[in-house]
Amino acid sequence: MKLTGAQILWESLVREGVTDVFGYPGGAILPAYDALLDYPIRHILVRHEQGATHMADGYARATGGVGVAIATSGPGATNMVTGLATAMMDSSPIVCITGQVGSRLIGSDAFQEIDITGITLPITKHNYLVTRADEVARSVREAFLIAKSGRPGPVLIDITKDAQQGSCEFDWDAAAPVIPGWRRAEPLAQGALAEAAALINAAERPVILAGHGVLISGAMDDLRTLAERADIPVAVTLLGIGGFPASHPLNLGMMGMHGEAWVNHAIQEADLLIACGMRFDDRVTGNLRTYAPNAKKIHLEIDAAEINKNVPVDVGLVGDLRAILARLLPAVAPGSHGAWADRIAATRGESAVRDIQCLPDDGHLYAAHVINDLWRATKAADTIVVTDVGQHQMWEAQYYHHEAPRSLITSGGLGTMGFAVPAAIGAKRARPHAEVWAIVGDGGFQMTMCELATAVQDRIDIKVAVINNGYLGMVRQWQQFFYERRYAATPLSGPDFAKLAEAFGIPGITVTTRAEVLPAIVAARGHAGPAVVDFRVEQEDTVYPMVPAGADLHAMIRRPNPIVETAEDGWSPS
Ligand SMILES: Cc1cc2nc3c(=O)[nH]c(=O)nc-3n(C[C@H](O)[C@H](O)[C@H](O)COP(=O)(O)OP(=O)(O)OC[C@H]3O[C@@H](n4cnc5c(N)ncnc54)[C@H](O)[C@@H]3O)c2cc1C
Ligand SMILES: Cc1ncc(C[n+]2csc(CCOP(=O)(O)OP(=O)(O)O)c2C)c(N)n1
Ligand SMILES: [Mg+2]
Repeated sequence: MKLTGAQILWESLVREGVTDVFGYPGGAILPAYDALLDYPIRHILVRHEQGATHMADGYARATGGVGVAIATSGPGATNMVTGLATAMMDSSPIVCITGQVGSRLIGSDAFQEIDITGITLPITKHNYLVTRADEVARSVREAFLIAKSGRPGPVLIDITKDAQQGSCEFDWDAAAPVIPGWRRAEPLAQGALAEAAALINAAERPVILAGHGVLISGAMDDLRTLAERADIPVAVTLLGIGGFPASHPLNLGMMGMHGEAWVNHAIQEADLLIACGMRFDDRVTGNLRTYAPNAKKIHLEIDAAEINKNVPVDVGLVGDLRAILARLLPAVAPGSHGAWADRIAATRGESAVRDIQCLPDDGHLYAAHVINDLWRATKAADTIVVTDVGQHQMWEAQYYHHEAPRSLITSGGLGTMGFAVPAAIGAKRARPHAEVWAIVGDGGFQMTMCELATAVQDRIDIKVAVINNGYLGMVRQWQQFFYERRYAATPLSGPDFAKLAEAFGIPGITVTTRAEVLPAIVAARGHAGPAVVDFRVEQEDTVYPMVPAGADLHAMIRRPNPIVETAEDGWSPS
């Protein structure tokens, strides 16, 4: 069957199981857009190509499948850079397709020519410049395989206009991936497995560090078996949230810069760390020289380059986490660590400084109130929360208690402001039956709020909670602690977000007191379609605890007047 390169592109995407593509057209990708009309793929027209990449990313993170974005050459392609880097840092499998000028024009500074494969080389797992129609199918097949296999990540395919217009015989089977040097992981060494099991069985103060790899691997059940059988508490990274249920008695909570104090103390006092699919990011370890000084360390990780990269370990087990745990579990003996649990509980009692949601309504509206109330209102539903970057992101991690995998989607490694609204749109397309909330700061919202128009045009039902503190809050917090409250360029104004929502043709609600929080959430949930709630919160609130960058993990800045944790405040959703 003879097809054009443009037809082969869509035919190949259909065969890869793609149903949704997020994109924006332009000259160099026009042949592909023309052919799209004949294929059963839903194209969602974004308002900025950065949005398309975050939508593909949100789509991928909500399901574990591959998200796809498409754009034209030149500025369309360069607008994808931030989204590619975001996906790269967080191991998210997306495929981005860009149009390129005709192959004979390459290198001539042609109109909208840019070397996008050169630009994206360090922020993609792999990329392709396709100059002939007969290279399209194989590039697509390889791109999908590379994006989702091993440690997932983004792949870019840049297709010249003549490759889209030219035709050739389409042969799917002949286009099977051929990737020189690609090999499956080495088999696990029996000796290393036995060594790991012996360390686990002998430990007195062990802690499991559960990361994003738990979700990527789908190793939730095996992780739980390990924790329960050996009675080991589990600390999660920001991206590991949801990999182990928040309500499980062995779940300690989040570790790291804004982790719970007792979690960081437990790590510092541990005699064994079992790191599962996490990469010892600097937000997690603090000062490497004083990190977990008494602990032996076992690292279960799919990317061999991560072993001993930041933290030297005693045993490294390279491979898919679920496969490693399946091999390891038979050698793990039932254990009990009552004294260790008591020790952590005592630290927790002494350091319980959060739960301002239990304070009476004293006229102040705290972001923690809002997020905790949102959790109470939505916890019974299949809810996905997508956060932006900043203080609200950390409060979400602390006050929204995630039970299920893939129920929190957030940009961790690159920390990309503007991520939440488009990623929420992608997540909703991937899981249409889930309730999807974007929690965004007033700064990040203003970066990509144009994508509300996308949600409206394509009837994508996302709810947006703006945590509006009138500041670039997280940066203001650093200025507060480390720059003597000199608030350079962090006070931030914005439009009336409720009126803005109305201008997009969707409901907007403004909330200024705690009493209004729940009614607003209920109203937004009750509306079939996108809605925006503008929560005008306390302006100079601070995320505690905080480990200053590079400080010892146990050297946390604490809330000046500790508030002792109390029971729930009695409200329950109707
Ligand atoms: C403002 C801000 C504050 C932050 N504060 C904190 C904080 O306090 N605490 C915190 O934890 N984070 C924090 N972060 C996030 C932090 O920067 C990192 O993104 C995060 O810690 C990384 O978590 P991770 O290592 O679990 O995930 P990733 O970075 O996604 O790494 C996952 C690891 O799992 C491996 N993997 C993938 N698939 C598999 C598989 N199938 N089997 C085995 N292994 C696999 C990968 O190779 C990789 O090494 C913050 C971010 C921001 C923006
Ligand atoms: C694209 C981008 N630019 C700059 C930053 C640096 N930065 C991190 S948090 C933050 C402030 C975010 O402000 P806002 O969105 O209002 O959220 P808040 O911290 O107030 O909750 C900034 C500027 C970033 N992470 N991403
Ligand atoms: Mg703000």
